[in-house]
This record gives sequence, structure tokens and C-alpha cells, in this order.
Amino acid sequence: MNRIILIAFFSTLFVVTGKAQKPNVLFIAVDDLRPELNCYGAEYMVTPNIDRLAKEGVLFHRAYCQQAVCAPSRNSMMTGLRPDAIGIYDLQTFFRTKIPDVVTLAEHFKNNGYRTETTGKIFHTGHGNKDDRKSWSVPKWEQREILNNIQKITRGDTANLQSDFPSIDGQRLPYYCSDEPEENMTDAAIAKIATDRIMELKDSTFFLAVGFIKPHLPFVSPRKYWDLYDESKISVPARKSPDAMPDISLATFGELRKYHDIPATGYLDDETSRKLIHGYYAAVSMIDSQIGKLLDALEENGLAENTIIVLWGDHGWKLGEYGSWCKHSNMELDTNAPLIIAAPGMAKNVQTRSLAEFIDVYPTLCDLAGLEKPRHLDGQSLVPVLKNPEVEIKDAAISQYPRGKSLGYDRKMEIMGYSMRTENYRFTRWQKYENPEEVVAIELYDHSGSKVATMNLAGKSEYKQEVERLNKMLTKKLSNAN
Ligand SMILES: [Ca+2]
Repeated sequence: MNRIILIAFFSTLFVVTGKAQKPNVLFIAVDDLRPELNCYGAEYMVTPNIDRLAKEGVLFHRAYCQQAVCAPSRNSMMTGLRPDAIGIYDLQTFFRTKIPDVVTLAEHFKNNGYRTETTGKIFHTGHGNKDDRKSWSVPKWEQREILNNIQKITRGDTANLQSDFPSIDGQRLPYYCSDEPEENMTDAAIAKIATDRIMELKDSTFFLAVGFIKPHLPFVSPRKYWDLYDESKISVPARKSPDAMPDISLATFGELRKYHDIPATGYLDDETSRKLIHGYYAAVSMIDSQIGKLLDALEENGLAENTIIVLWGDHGWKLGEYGSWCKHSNMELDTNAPLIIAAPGMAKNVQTRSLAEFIDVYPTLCDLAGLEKPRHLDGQSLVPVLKNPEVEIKDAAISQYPRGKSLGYDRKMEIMGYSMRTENYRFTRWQKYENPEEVVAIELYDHSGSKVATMNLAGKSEYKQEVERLNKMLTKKLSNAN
């Protein structure tokens, strides 16, 4: 009898100890989040929970997405492949139509015994499309949960609540200070599902992916978040694009122009600009608050010590800089995005200027969880940087963006811009998609002092050698990647 009890005791101990050695993963995506957060040095931002996470891990100042728009950026993050390796540059094409058998990050964890679950926007799987069923142990939670008491509409790849889209005369407002309760916001519903799942999953080894949909347009959040910022103190950036910048660089922010009272062409006025910036900041603080609920749930369930937490924004955003808005470019402000990784045994409360690409996250998480890395991966593990933030593992981060007329097949466009961030520079080469030798435009910006570009140096004689060097380096990197 005693022996049986003893065996039962040791078995329990073994199970508990065994579990403790394998870390959980809380994977948090935030849509359109700029690296303009308190912990990133923007002291006017009220982001206490993201700051709290940064104290537990390593903050990357120079992390870059592979293409500055939702779906391609997320495809790269989740497959570990560059957009060229996937062959998709648009929002509509589901990645499995091009690479049906690729093992995604979540799927790899699932195949290695993890319980993988998701809520909110992780993949951008096309409008009205389903989520990637192969990645998850159970279907996405929105497809199971009925959010009974709130009117629900479906937009894109996540269930969005009506409160997120106030409108006038059928046209959506770009920003809105809401007096509805916070729980009517989609992101609060996502946080609720996520915290419930953390409680339910606390005795299993999980990979939980939570994708928040703000601060993506429209900038709607409850009043208490708007009240955190004094609009009169918000300054509107200079409406000036860099000297000698080619026209192809910036898009015309059509995404924003669809909204109520935004002019079809030209710059936005000061008042509209200030309201948009205020609304964006408020939405960021609302998301920060939801992230706090997740961190609290980990602590309350005794999981804080043994959970790897990754926080990332899918790309940057221009909030009035150059007189421009939104993403869709190769500029530093569009490609640079937040990345914070907190993991057991790694450095805490440190910031790094080491270059990182989103394709590096997949191999990093494999290393942190002690899983073998699949052979298809384009990125490199960031674990050396997580141990020592002074370490640099790459000399460039590469992004790309298509432009021009559609080629009329397979959603390809006639021009592809490749952009490479090095220690001090951003070098961008726009070339014909079908005839890469034909270069359409070259850009060189010195970002040693600021993320805002002031002058395209590519045509200046004193930079001729630097342009030649970077041009060769880019060509070499692209050919190695293929
Ligand atoms: Ca996005």
C-alpha cells in the first residue's frame, strides 16, 4: 500500500518536474504597432504593461519585417521564409496555395507535443477566409465561441465586433473616442478568450498565439485611453518627403483615404492629423492594457517563470511623417517594428541594437524550446543576442515591396523594391520584377541619427562608392537567399 502511494507520489513529481523543463510560449502579435512605446524611449506613451514585459526580456530596437503589410509580414514570421521564397506579396492569397506543405512555427510546436491554440489575428489568411487549420491543435477560438451579447460582424480573418467600426452615413470614422464599455471592443474579447485559455491550459505545455487587431485603423478606443494624452501637446510631423526621394518610394495611403472626411488627395490638415495621432496613441494604450491581462494571467496561474513571451508588431507605420500615413513602403518607419522576447534563462531588462529579421523568430523559438529546427528556414536564431545583447549575428536586414502595374498573372507587379538596413544606412533598389537587371530607382538614407529620412544620398558623388558597395552586397544577399 505504502509503496503504491510512494510510486504515485514520485510519478506525480516526475510529471510536474518534466513539465517544468519544457517552456510554454505566449506569442503576441499586435497589428500595425509602431516601435513608439515608452520602453522604446517614447516617454509620453502610456504603455506600462509592454514596459513591464521589456523588463523581463530583451527589447530589439532594430527588428525588421520582411514586407511592410499584414499578410506577407505574417506569412514570413509564421513560416520562417522570405516573401520571395513564399511567392506571395498580396493580402488575398492564402500561403498554403503556394507552399501547401510548409510546416509553420505553430505547427512545428504542435508536431513536437505542444498544445497550440490561437485567438485574434495571427495569420492574415485573406478576406472571409478560414484560419490555417494545420497550425493549431483546435480550431481558432472565434470559430467556436459565440459572443452572444454583442452584435458581431465578420471582417477579414478575425471576428470583429461592431463597436470597432463607428460610422457616419455608412462611411467609417478613422478615429473615435468611444463611450461604450471596454468589453465591447474586439481586443477585450480576444484578451478574455486568451486569459481563459491560459487558465485552462496551465497544466499542459502550450503555444498560445494571441493577435490583437488595434492599433490598426480605425483608431477606436474607450475614452479613458484618449484621456491619457493631451492633444494640444501632440505635434504634427513636417509634411516633407526626403530630398531627391523617387516617387516610387511612398504609397498614397489609400487605406486611410477610404475613411470619413479624409481627402482623396493631398496632405491632411493639422487638426485631422492631430486627432489621428491622438487616436493611435489611445489605441496603443488600450492594447497595452489587454497585454497586461495576459501577463497577469500567466502570473496568477504560476506560469510566469516557465513561459517564453514574444511580442511583435507586424510592421511599422507612418503617423504623418513625410506628410504620409500607413505602411506599404520600404522606408525605415514602415519596416522597423517592435520585437520583445522574454525567455527563461535569457537576459532580462536589456535592449539591443543588433539587427534582427522576423524570419529569425522561428529558429529562435525552436532553440529556446529545445526543438530541432526544420530545414526550410531562411532566418537565424537570435539566442546569442538573447544571452548577450552586444552580440551581432547579421550585418543586414532585408525587406521588400512591390510597385507598379499588375503583370496580369499570379498577382505579381512589374516592379520589386528590395531594401537593406545596415548599421547606418538603408539602401533600396527598385528593379523590374521580370528583368531584375533593369533598375528603376536607387535610394540611400543615412539613419545613424534618426529613423526619419531627410535626403536620398544615392545620387551624390561622395556616396558613389558606398552605393556600389551596398548594391553588390544586396545582390549577393538576394542570390544567397534564393
Ligand atoms: Ca498590419
